[in-house]
Amino acid sequence: MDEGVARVRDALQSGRLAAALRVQSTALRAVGEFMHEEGFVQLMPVVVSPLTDPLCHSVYEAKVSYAGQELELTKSMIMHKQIAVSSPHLPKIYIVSPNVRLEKEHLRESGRHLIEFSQVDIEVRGAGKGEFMGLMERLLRSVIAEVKREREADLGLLGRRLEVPEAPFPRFESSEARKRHGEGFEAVLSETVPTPFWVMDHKREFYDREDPERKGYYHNYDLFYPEGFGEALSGGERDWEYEVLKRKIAERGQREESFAPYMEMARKGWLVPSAGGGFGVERLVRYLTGIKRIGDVTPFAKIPGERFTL
Ligand code: ASN
Repeated sequence: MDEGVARVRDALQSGRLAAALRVQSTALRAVGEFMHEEGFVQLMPVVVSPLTDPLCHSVYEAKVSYAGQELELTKSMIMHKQIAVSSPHLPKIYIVSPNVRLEKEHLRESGRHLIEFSQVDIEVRGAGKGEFMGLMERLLRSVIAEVKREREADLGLLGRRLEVPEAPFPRFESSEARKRHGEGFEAVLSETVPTPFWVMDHKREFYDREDPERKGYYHNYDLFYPEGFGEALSGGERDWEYEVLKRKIAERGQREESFAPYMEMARKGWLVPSAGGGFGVERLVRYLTGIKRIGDVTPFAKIPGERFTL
C-alpha cells in the first residue's frame, strides 16, 4: 500500500485530527459571525487569474494555460481585494481563499508551510493600520473565546490550554527587534513573548505602503502567535497611486506588464487607500489546538517537498 494512504487513514482514525477539524469549524464560524457583525461582505475566491501576488520570496511557478491564455493559480488575492474595495459600495470585504504557493523543498521541516492552504483575506477601504490591527485583535480574541466555549472537550482531548489574550497586543519595530535579537528575531520573539504580538515595518511587496517622507519605512504589520507558533497574519496599508506603484515595481526588478489590469486601474486613478491582511486557517488551527506540525491539522496536507498521494 502507498505509505501516504496509510498515513491519511491513521490520522483520520486517531480522533485527534477530527478534534482539530471541529476546532477549525468553530473558528471559521466565529470568523464569519464576527465579520458579518462588523458589516463585512464575503466574496468568493478567485482560483485562476492572469493577476496574482508576486510574493516576496521565491516559489515555483503555478501556471495553467486556458484557451491560449496564460493564467496563474492564486498566491493571494491582494490585488483583487484592492480592486474590490475601490468600489464605495464594498468598503469592507473578506474571502476565505485557497492559495497555492509552490514553496521550495527546504521548507519541508518548518512545521508551518503547505503548498496549498486557505487564507482569510480581509481589506478595508480607507482604513489605517491602527484601525485594522485593532479589528484583528478583536477578531482573534473572539475566535479564541468561542473555541474555548464550544470546544472545551476537544481542547481537553488535545491537552490544550488557551487563554483569551489581552488587547492591545504588544508591538515591536522590526529594525529594533533585529538589532536586539539578530536575523532570527521573529522566532526569538515568538518563543519568548507570552501573548500574540505585532511586528511592524517589513521591506516587502510593492503594494504595502511605504512612508512617502521616510523612504524604506513600511506601514505594514505581521501578527505572531506565542509559544513558537510563528507568523499568524501579514498585511499593511496599501499604496494606490500609479507613479508610486510603478517605481516600487521597478525597484523590485518586476515588470509592470505582469500586473497590467491593476496598473491600468491605478493609472486611471481608480484605486483608493485601504488596509488589510490575511491569516492562514491551518496556522490558526495549529495555534488553537497546540498541534505543532501543520500536516497534523488537515487530512490532505501538501507539505513542501513531499510526495503527494491524496
Ligand atoms: N494577505 C496578504 C495581505 O493582505 C498578502 C499575502 O498573503 N501575501 O497583505
